[in-house]
Amino acid sequence: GKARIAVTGLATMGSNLARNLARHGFKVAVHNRTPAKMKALLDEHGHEGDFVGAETLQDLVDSLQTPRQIIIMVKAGGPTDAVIDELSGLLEPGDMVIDGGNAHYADTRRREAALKEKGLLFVGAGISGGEEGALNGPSIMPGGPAESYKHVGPVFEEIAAKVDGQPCCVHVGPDGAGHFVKMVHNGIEYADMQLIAEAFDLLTRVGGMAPAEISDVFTQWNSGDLESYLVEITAEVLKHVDANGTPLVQVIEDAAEQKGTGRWTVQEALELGVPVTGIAEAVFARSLSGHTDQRKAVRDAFGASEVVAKPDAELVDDVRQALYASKVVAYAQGFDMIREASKNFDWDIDLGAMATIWRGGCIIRAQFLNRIREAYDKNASLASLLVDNYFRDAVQNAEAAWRRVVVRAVESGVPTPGFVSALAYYDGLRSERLPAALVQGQRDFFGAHTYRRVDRPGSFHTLWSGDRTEVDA
Ligand code: NBP
Repeated sequence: GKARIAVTGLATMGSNLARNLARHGFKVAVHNRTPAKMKALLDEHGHEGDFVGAETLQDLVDSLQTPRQIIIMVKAGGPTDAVIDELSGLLEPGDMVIDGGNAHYADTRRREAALKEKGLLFVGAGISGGEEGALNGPSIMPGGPAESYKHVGPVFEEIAAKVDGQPCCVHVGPDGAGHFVKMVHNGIEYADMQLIAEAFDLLTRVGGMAPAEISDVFTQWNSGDLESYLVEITAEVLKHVDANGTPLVQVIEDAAEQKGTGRWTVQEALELGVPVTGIAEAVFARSLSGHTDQRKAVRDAFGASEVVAKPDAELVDDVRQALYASKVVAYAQGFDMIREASKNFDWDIDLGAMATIWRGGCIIRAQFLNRIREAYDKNASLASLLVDNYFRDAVQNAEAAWRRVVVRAVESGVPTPGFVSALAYYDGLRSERLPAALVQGQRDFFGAHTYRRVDRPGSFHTLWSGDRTEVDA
């Protein structure tokens, strides 16, 4: 018989996804621009399931049941467009093209619209979890027309990670919704990693602790509220020593790289006007770390900051609480961003469902996400995650420790942009009056931009360069 589904692009992600499909009993057709990779896959893993090797895209198309479902797992950008172009000439109306790469959601929107013109269904599916996830169960965030999910949804749900028997896959929404949510997932991942790194830095420099000791602390934290994949792997990395017996973390160059999804998230947040300060600080912290010449110049000019370790009995637990509260803020901001985009693009995204499908398979998988799902289940139009009873209590309980940690960090000269900005965000939202009033006054002064008043309706302008009376604007 013919194959149920196809994968084209058999680098790490594509071949692992194809194996995952085959292992779940789907007959899967496989293709790669360079056929050697297809042959290697069949040689090494052909016994794992029912594969059909295709030398050309035409062969691939011919090997499939209709309506056809073809997953593209090639390099994002130009290569994805090239494959879509070629495929769209070979497919028939009703067939489905699924892009499982890390596409920008705007590209996905463009591609979806173009393929719709040809009667083809286009699914932009965010796939998280790296190569391990692709093979053993990723978190899958498919967008595209609802009709497409009827066909591809059951397949994706079968191969996705499962938590409490539920698949980490749901139809996210139309056109670019899936890739948008995947992008924000990655942005949140940046923020979470940065916060964990700041906790490590404080325990090292203020706490005077060695990596192995901090590893134990993270292992312990991993059995509480902070239980998550990222905390778990942090403990592993910190515990590891290199061939010389040196803790690896002490010899890795301290310049963090990035592939771009964090930057995309911040760019889109700027467009949407959603303050995702945690993600932005994380992206900028990576940038700062990479400016090694500039760092050296400033160290030379001022002397390297000298931190004298001054641990106190409460430090470790204070840092835990600061980490937790800052993490709540980072996730609250990420979910705000999804909600705003959903409104903007009419995607009707179920925020609780996003928390559900991130519980397994992906990098930010965590216990914590159950709480987020519960919060949105109770109230889908929550103004902020912070106001959900559970998170409100958690942040309230952590607040004193959070402030102590930020004060310690600032006094000691340990940079904690994630902790500090999360606290500033929280304080910003809580303030009865913000100095935005003064900013409005300044704008009115130099640009006659007008302001509103708290005591009566309307817009006003003060004649700053005249007699300074107030006029209706
Ligand atoms: P790569 O992103 O390294 O892409 C390599 C694949 O693209 C090969 O199959 C290559 O074929 C094919 N390709 C290229 Br390059 N240009 C092509 C073209 N013009 N026409 C046809 N095929 C072309 O693979 P990957 O790391 O497996 O990632 C695949 C996708 O999944 C990417 O979009 C990536 O961003 C995304 N992703 C990756 C991860 C991860 O952890 N790596 C995680 C989540 C998502 P060839 O063999 O003939 O050169």
